[in-house]
Amino acid sequence: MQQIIATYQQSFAHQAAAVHATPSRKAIEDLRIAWLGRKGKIPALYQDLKGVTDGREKGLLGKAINELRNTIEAAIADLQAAGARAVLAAQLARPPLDVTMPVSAGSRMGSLHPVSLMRNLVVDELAKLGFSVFDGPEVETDFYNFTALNIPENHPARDMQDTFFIAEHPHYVLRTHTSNIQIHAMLQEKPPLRLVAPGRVFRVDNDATHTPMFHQVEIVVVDRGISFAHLKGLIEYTMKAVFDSSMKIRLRPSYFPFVEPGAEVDMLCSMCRGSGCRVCKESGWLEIGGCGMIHPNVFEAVNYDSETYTGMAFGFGLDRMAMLKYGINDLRQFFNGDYSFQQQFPLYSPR
Ligand code: FA5
Repeated sequence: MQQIIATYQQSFAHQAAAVHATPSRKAIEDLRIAWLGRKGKIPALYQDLKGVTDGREKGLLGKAINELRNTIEAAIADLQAAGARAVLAAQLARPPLDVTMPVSAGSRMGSLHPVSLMRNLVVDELAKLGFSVFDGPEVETDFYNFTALNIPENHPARDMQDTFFIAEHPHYVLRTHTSNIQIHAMLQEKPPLRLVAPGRVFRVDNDATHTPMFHQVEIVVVDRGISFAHLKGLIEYTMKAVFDSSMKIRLRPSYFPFVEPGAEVDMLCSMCRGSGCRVCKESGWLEIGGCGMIHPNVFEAVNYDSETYTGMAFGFGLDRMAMLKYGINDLRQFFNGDYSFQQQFPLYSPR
């Protein structure tokens, strides 16, 4: 066995030198497997060692095998480092990629998604009026999505929005609306408050006008003396600014637990201008959101004094608004990744 170990020392040195000349990843790995792998030469030596009966001889042989194994392990680690250096050197030797080169004529230009265009229109319009932009988490606790919005546990109003729950965490949901941001903002800021909060929301929904993931924008004002007239005025102002000055809205009384009174907001169908079409289901109007005066129970949840302050809030579906603005009749087109659809929205187009 002594003889075999001596021969192995030489043959490994020989093979390692050959691999060192061209240290490809495969050659290094083959060498490692041949010597240290489960069926390699070193494990076989340890196997043979079991058959040596003389204790003293066994000790000496064991020591010699350990030394050989250590030498091989160190040499292979060196080869692996040399291989990684060689790969890097080859990459650096290639001509560099110039990311600042101008795009050649006819190549594919990027553009903003129509929902992003619509979000920017709404946010920019309100920012001009001095509104702050707020953000909030998409994976949310039921406190922010429901409880603090006056929708207690087991209240039937939780069923108004088909919710994705997180199986392992019963108190977490994918937020069903951007109204959760009202709570984050009010807990963070003292009144008066003016905020605009766009974001992605999720519901178990799927048809031509409903998708499981969609976008909303929440607008909130809290101050002394805020009335329903301010609410209607601000909605009208925003819609005229985003669409055009002939845009009409109408409010229908409705129920949202976090406002009182509450209303559904419809806008004139911009496809048919009110005469009735497939998109507005022949009604001439399209529901784009909900609104109302913030409920005192919501103020209580965030420690706002409802005797001193009143607040108004509205939340709109940005996807619906983008459909109407850009004449798209199926919401699902926004999310199927069709490049020719996206190409209709040139980069930097502000409107
Ligand atoms: C709400 O989500 C309330 N949070 C709005 C609100 C805010 C009311 C502040 C009062 C005060 P609603 O469930 O109606 O309300 O949704 C608002 C809008 O989101 C809808 O009018 C619609 O435009 C859009 N929407 C709802 N579900 C979907 C869906 N699955 N796909 C695309 N858009 C949707």
